Amino acid sequence: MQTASWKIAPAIACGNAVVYKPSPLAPVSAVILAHILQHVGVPDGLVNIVQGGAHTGSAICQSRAISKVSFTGSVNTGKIIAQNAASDFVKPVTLELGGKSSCIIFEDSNIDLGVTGAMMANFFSQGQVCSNASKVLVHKCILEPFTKALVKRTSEMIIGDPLNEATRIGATISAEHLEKVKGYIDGATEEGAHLVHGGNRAVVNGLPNGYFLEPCILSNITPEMKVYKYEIFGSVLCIIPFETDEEALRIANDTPFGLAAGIFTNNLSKAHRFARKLHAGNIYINTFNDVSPYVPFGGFNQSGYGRENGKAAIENYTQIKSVFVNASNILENPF
Ligand SMILES: *[C@@H]1O[C@H](CO)[C@@H](O)[C@H](O)[C@H]1NC(C)=O
Ligand SMILES: *[C@@H]1O[C@H](CO)[C@@H](O)[C@H](O)[C@H]1NC(C)=O
Ligand SMILES: *[C@@H]1O[C@H](CO)[C@@H](O)[C@H](O)[C@H]1NC(C)=O
Ligand SMILES: *[C@@H]1O[C@H](CO)[C@@H](O)[C@H](O)[C@H]1NC(C)=O
Ligand SMILES: CC(=O)N[C@H]1CO[C@H](CO)[C@@H](O)[C@@H]1O
Repeated sequence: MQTASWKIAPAIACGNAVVYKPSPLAPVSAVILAHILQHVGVPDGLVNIVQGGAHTGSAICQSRAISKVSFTGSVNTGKIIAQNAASDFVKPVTLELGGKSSCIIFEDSNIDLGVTGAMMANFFSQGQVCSNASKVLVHKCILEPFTKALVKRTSEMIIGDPLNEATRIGATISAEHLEKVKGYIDGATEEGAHLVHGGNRAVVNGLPNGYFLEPCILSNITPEMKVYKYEIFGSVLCIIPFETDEEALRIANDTPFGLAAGIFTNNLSKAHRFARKLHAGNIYINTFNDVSPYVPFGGFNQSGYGRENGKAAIENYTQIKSVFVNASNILENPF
């Protein structure tokens, strides 16, 4: 619903008609949104929901009837989309791709707030969020109380039926994705990571076949590990201790992605100094993933280009047209 509205709203506000293709794994919410739009009087043909997989996606990219493509998804699919959108005739593309973000918890930060930030940055929507921060960098001198509080609060979260209001963790989107996330966790422990909490399939009463996974906390992470390098897109939080500011900055920027970064500290001048040096399109200070329709969202480097929300989104759904008028009735002949 969020991905759909971030694209559909600015596009129609700028006078475009929209063809929206949801992920084949999330087909229904976009249809519900379209029904709501129809109900409030949006004319037929203005917002069109088309279901399909890669074949449908490439037809959209190549169609001469469609003049711009905006995509949210993986880097690999983003590369194919950019190629497809240039294969027949030139078409502008906005790419909102993956991330491997860090959340830095400094020694002077409030531990409870830092733990909340780290949980928000990892466990929302079963971790299936591009901007969430799977690398949680914690200053060595608060590592022990931080980890203890994090494990306690993570273990208290109820895993289960998403229609139950007490539930905090639902199911992973597909069996295939569950296996992928589990593969990252198992691979990490084989490579020497320490499983601090969770990481096993969870069996939920009444939903024995659900793709539930306990939110996972790992420590003893090294830069060679896959969980350090790649986007997992699951509830897997890696605790990485650091000692100096330079070390935290280096670890946070040690990625080809550049989507987001978080900073928890009571020292605002330090926070701003870090915000300037972090290579990421979205920086959160003492919060994580705040979203505002007025503030542009998007990535650096392999996290894509173009922006959603704010004036930047309007600029990405309009074109600049320059009109010269000479009202003087005089036109000097240069020849
Ligand atoms: C993009 O990421 C690569 C790999 O980490 C890095 O070498 C390069 O400097 C980055 N480019 C920019 C523009 O940040
Ligand atoms: C805040 O951070 C700045 C820049 O890193 C540093 O110079 C200053 O000493 C810090 N202030 C406090 C109160 O720790
Ligand atoms: C989006 O708009 C920004 C200006 O806000 C512009 O710099 C950028 O080139 C645009 N990108 C796309 C993909 O339209
Ligand atoms: C119209 O164009 C002529 C040059 O061809 C220029 O001399 C004149 O100042 C222009 N008038 C205005 C109002 O821009
Ligand atoms: C703490 C936090 O930022 N969690 C976020 C993870 O990403 C989703 C989707 O962007 C946000 O809604 C959550 O707030």
